[in-house]
Amino acid sequence: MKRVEIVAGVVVLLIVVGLPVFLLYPHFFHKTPHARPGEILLVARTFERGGWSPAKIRVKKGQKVRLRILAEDVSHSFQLMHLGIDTTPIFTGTTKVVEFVPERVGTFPFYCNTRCSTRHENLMGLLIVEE
Ligand SMILES: [Cu+2]
Repeated sequence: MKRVEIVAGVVVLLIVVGLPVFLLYPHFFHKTPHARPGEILLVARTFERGGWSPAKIRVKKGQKVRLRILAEDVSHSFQLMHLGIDTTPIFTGTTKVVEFVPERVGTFPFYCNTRCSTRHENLMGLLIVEE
């Protein structure tokens, strides 16, 4: 058997076996973004699909917070007016990192600032800053 025939056989085998596996089990090849050490993963979904996850984030005053925000279903953004944070749109399936140091104790609402669904204005979470 010639080398070309062997290579062609391998290519055909990859297509015959690999293509159905790729089409039937896409989650096998799709990695959900995850938080890296020291980060908090904040997942944004439309209000109809559950909204922010987690909806409440507890942090300590004076300690750096690093949020990795994932727009899971459609494009979203992150707005935390009390800390002057307002990201540009985070496109579907991508993440954006936001860093800040909360200097005040309190409960601060955060929102999505990209119209993501008909109930977009209900999409709210809380940042709880503790002593
Ligand atoms: Cu929105």
